[in-house]
Amino acid sequence: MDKASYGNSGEVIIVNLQNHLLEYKKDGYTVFHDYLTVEEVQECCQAMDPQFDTLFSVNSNKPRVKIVPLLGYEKLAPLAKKHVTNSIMLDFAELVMGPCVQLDSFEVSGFPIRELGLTDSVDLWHRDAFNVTQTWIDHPLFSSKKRRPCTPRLACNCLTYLQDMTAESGPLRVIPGSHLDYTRIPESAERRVHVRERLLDVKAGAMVFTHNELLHSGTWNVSEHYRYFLSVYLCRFGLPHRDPFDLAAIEQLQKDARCRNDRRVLRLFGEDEEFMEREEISWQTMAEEDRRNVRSTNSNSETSLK
Ligand SMILES: O=C(O)CCC(=O)C(=O)O
Ligand SMILES: [Fe+2]
Repeated sequence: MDKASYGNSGEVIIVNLQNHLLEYKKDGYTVFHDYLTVEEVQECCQAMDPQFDTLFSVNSNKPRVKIVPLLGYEKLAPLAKKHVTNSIMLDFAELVMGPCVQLDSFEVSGFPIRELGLTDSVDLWHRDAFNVTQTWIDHPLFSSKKRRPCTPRLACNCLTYLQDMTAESGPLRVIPGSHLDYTRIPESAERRVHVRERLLDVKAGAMVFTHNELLHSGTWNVSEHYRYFLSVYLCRFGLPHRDPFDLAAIEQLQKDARCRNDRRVLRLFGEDEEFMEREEISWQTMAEEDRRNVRSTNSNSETSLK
């Protein structure tokens, strides 16, 4: 599926979501280059910088500060509303999760400037919220387990970087395929480079769309500027969410969505009374199709009992 959208200067941007899907299935992430235009990145930075100046001055020793929930900041709300309802992001999220996408949390994270000696330092290898791989990761049999054909996509992180990601600003590090295998990183190696890691040296405005089972880490920032990114964390409808939904900006989005009967925007903020019933019907269709396609053979115990 090709998806057309319009950049700020009116140019048509064509995004092939099927190619992104193939990449996402294989690697556990995909990069949408030029997701934000240069002007949009500038607009974000100009809006965020004064907030981060304040946040860093009162939290000078913190490794990371956040503006969250972004939709709760009146001055940033127009920008945040546009970003959280971006149709490329929502279309792709529906491709990977189905029409059951809910917001968990929307924030901007900022990282202070570190000393040069910390160049290429791994922040911390982790899998994001709602992953299930970590549940049994210490089980003794896990090292011998084969890759799974798929893992439930319970959540996705849409990380939009607001500066070029270089050795200085600290690229996102990922372990391709770790959403399907049982790669385990012991505590002693959580801050060390990994033999299978890939460093994503993307340009400002790129959006990295991840699977919540993907192992990844940030890299410390030794550039001359703050390092920051927008993170829209999406989860399956009905999962607990960190952002409150009773914010003026969200209520406005809901009101507009009700007017145009836009169910996916309503679902994004936890509203869909008919969700379960509709999902049950789609399960039924699939199960009926499977039953119809069962061939009767002698080895089929159900058939031989008859
Ligand atoms: O620092 C980064 O680039 C990634 C941050 C991250 O993994 C997260 O917020 O969960
Ligand atoms: Fe993460």
